Amino acid sequence: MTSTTDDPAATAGPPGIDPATLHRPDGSVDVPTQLALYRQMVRMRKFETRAYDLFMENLVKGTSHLSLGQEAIAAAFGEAMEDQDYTFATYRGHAHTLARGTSMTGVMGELLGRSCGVLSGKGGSMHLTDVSHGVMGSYAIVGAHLTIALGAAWSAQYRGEQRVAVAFFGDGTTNIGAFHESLNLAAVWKLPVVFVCENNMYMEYTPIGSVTAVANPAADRAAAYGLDSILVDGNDADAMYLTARESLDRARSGGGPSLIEARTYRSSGHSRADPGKYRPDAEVAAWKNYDPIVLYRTRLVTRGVSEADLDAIEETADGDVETATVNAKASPAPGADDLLRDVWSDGGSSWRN
Ligand SMILES: Cc1ncc(C[n+]2csc(CCOP(=O)(O)OP(=O)(O)O)c2C)c(N)n1
Ligand SMILES: [Mg+2]
Repeated sequence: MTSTTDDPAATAGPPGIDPATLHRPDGSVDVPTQLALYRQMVRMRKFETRAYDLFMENLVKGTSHLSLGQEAIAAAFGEAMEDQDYTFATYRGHAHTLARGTSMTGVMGELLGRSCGVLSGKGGSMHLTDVSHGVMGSYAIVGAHLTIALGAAWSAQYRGEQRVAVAFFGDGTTNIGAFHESLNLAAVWKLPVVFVCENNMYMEYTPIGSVTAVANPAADRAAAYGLDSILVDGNDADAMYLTARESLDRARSGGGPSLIEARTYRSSGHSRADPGKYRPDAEVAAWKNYDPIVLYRTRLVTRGVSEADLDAIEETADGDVETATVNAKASPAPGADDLLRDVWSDGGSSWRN
């Protein structure tokens, strides 16, 4: 068993953030869970690195938004959530979809616009959805999915189901009206929903600090909805996992919503081939040295996990990415017959024509 509170890597904290302000959850993470978290993060990293290469080869249809550097957040929730829980993601949703157990071939195929994709290649990177794994959609309209997650949480409460809806969104989303409307109603109705702000410090190209009245765009506003202020190191997989567990337990036991602000950084640009040149070099370098996967590997080795075990996880992930790529490339594009399939909830649109 290990603790986050006695860990030098954890207490150093993310660049530019006073460690004293960070939420330090109680408890410890056992080694099997730590290995699962490492596996999740490595799979996400390798998948998205390959997706970027395929994008540069012009094989990814439409745009794509990577969450390289932000993997600890998706991994932590992926491990902490239960099968019946709901995920609501943004257009930056590859990692959140993989975290719930959706197949790599299904996600890769979707990015490439192939029939083997989770939406038969008709949705693409920004609309990943896999209801069979609780992935209730990826939403391209900033803030839109918070209200929808609220509805899913309300349905769980109304039906007496032990389900929690988790909505992931960026720092820029906290300045959208739907954020405040959702937080307020969730708090008033004590809904089983967890709002996770992935504060990567930038919207598209604008630093969040230049357009926001408070330093911590989500955590500093929690009090307005009667919620605890939770600012957590989003690059520390253990701290993220324990915080995820706390919030899910609270929601499942009738304690109502949580608002978590996870401080992190995207190591690539906003989308596609954006080189991210609007960011200061020193800031990029500081966060590069605070990479969640490198930090975690060092921590696990320090605590006795063998390098060979970690290498094996990496090799398996390499193989999985290669298989997904081969499968996706071999899969045909959807045909004309697929155009009107899955458009209506009753399965067909013929009677409407
Ligand atoms: C309502 C709305 N306004 C503007 C946009 C254009 N847009 C797409 S992503 C984005 C930035 C969002 O930043 P943030 O919430 O921090 O998420 P991140 O991309 O950093 O994950 C904007 C403004 C949009 N998609 N929807
Ligand atoms: Mg952002």
